Amino acid sequence: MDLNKQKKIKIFKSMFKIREFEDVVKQIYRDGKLKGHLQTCQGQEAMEVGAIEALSKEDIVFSNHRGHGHYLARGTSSKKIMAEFYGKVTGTNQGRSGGMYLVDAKRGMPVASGIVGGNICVATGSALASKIKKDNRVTLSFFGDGATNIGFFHEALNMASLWNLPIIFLCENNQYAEATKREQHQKIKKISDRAISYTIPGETIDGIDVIKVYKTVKKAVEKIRQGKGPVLIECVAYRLAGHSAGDLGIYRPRGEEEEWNKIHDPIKKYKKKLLEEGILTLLEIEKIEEKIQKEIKEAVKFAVESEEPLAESVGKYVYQEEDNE
Ligand SMILES: Cc1ncc(C[n+]2csc(CCOP(=O)(O)OP(=O)(O)O)c2C)c(N)n1
Repeated sequence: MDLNKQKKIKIFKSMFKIREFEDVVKQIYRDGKLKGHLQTCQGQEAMEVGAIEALSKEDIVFSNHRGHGHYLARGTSSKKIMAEFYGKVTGTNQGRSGGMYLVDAKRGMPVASGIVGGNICVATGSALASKIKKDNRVTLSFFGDGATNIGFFHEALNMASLWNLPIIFLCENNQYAEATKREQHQKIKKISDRAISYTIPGETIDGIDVIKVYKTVKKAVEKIRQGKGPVLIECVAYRLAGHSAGDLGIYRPRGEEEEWNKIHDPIKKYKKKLLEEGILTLLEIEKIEEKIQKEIKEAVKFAVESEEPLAESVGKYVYQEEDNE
């Protein structure tokens, strides 16, 4: 299951784009130019990109409140995502939702949810639909460690196990649920052990190593397509920034964030690997980074210059439009 050079470079571009997008948006929030929430995903890029790259185009992904990275990894335009953060008509949801509920149905991403654990059951329904339709699609549901204490998680795993559904439950364990450290909200050492109760395979892996995530999800996808049923994968990483753009993380032990940023940054780690393997030179990396920085600047310009939705259109998209043809 060796990855070719092109794929390895694509993975780097994707991870860097997520980081750059977030750094830029975070600053705009801090300058007071954007309202609402930005839930940061810095440190989680390897889980987002590794998992999504292992899927095929037809597969379905359900995201959560920390979702812009999932969408960027799947190829949703940075312009459209940025415009949604700005609440503009050119956004992924025509400016109706802001950044927490992105939709990209064309890329198999029906909706993100700000309700912790809420999408796990919806994703299980999607997997049930695939089983009934025999369309050979795999559904992947992203959620955090905190969500594994929610009833939805347990109901969904039980049903998926019972009905042998084609779904990957992917827990992005970033070690915090908002301001609560994992050890303070659950006693279990490995979240993947929760799979035992539902007699499905469960695995805990390094969520900082993008290639490890890719290979683990790829293997799971292959097994699921052979009809072997659901899988729970726990990826362990660390949320390198606050819960949201305005959170300074004062509840964390002193030095913890700095240490993880220094030693366990998935992008720094992957960049080092690419250099060591001779996949990219430093100059080539710089050129890629500059191109992405330019793309994100253009996305901001596009969003700022786009129109606001008209007040009289507020009822649009609430109900199915009548088909007059
Ligand atoms: C049902 C529900 N309860 C509480 C919240 C408030 N809330 C938003 S994010 C969050 C933490 C969720 O933690 P986790 O599942 O670990 O995901 P993470 O935020 O770390 O990605 C909470 C409690 C919510 N959005 N939905």
